[in-house]
Amino acid sequence: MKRLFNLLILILILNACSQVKPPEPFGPVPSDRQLSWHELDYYMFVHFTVNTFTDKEWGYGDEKETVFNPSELDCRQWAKSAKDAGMKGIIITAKHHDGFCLWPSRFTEHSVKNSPWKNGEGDVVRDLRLACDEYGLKFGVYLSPWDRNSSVYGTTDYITYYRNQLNELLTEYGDVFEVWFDGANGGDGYYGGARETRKIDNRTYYDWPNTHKLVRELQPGAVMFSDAGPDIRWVGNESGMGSLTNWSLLKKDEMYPGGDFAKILGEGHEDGNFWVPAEVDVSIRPGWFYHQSQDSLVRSPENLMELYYSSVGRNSNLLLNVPPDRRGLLHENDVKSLIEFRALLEKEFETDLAKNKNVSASDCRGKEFKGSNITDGNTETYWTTDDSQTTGDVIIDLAGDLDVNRIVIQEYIKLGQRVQEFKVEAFSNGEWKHLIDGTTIGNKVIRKFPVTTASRIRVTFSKSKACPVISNVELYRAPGE
Ligand code: FUL
Repeated sequence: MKRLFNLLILILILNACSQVKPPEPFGPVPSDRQLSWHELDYYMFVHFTVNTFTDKEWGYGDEKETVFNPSELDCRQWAKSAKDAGMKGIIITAKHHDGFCLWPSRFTEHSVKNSPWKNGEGDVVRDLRLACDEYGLKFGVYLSPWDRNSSVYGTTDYITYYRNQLNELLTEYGDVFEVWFDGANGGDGYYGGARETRKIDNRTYYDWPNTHKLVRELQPGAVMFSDAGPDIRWVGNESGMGSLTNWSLLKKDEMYPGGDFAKILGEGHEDGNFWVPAEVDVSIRPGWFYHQSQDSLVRSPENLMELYYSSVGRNSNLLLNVPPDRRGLLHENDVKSLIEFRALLEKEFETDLAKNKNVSASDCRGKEFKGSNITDGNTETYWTTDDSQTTGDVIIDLAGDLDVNRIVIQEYIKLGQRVQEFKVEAFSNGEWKHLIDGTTIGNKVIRKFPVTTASRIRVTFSKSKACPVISNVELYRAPGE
């Protein structure tokens, strides 16, 4: 009778354990479209317009359509290069500040339709869309709000013009994953011949809320980028530097595109009330557009690797610009660098030494949330603690001495970004050795440390807004020190 009673108690306990509820989300959480974006890691930016032919970075808006005349334009070459480099998509400057449209917009004469390229019958945006489909890449558009060609820039008519163009791009070219709104706003320009300076109030002029609504209606799956979101934020610099402390949270209502928020944009707001993760945009060359004089200044594969660590490794996505040349091709030097970078990347993260290794955790919410969920290769499972805990650690048993020098850590962001401080230690030569200190994690951090021979790795979450929820930890022995 007593044994039966004990058995009953045991069954009740086990049952209670297996029914432990997952933690409630804490603070803002990503939307589905943001979650898909978080998976992309890195993708290509393509700056291409009349500037490519005039050797400028910002066209004045008075460039003749006839200057746009690529001799061998081939968007498939761009897409193939992006694919070969391991990128997941391409975003093109459908229109830059000069106002020239790479598609035959019905709302302006200032476009490819009046260029000699394909006798005015061409459409770069369509060619790229098709190439992206062929290579399994996502497709995105940049439509500069500032338009130095338009005679109506500065008036409300321009807002209608801008939305008409968005409408074309978002209804005639299939699915768009990201719509890119840059923050350069107003100044001098051609403006239909006026050749003057036009200042706008970047808080109010564009009536962004209604433009955002339009994008949502036309492309519900697309994320919108700008200095202040609404979905993805600028990281605050164009040098490829994500911030070590990087909250995917932002008080976006206090911000507007073109404002002076660089520092805030890097770190985000710890107490932000919206999920607005950072994207690092940077060029493979000094300029955004192609200049022959920069052919020898293409970033090396090693330099691209550094960019990867300072962006993807810091809870950001990397938008890497690779500008086509006057032929309409990505230059050989750029392509070579990209392909070699891909090879380096594969070597860097070749074998996950933590994969399927045993994990012991300081505490655990229940068996569904056990420590080994962080090494099972499935980012949908996670380790977490009781709600009352805001600290905890996990120890990965490497089953023998192994050399390691890289760690990847991911929070289960569907339940919010929580961790404020963490540290990593190695059990080496019979004692715990400190490897790194960190602050935020978010979707992903990748950190380097000197090659260390270890039998166990301990990750301690020493400060968290609510119980830490960790979906993945990977360990690598990357080549070199
Ligand atoms: C900025 C622009 O002014 C640059 O020309 C470039 O397009 C960069 C990505 O965004 O706002």
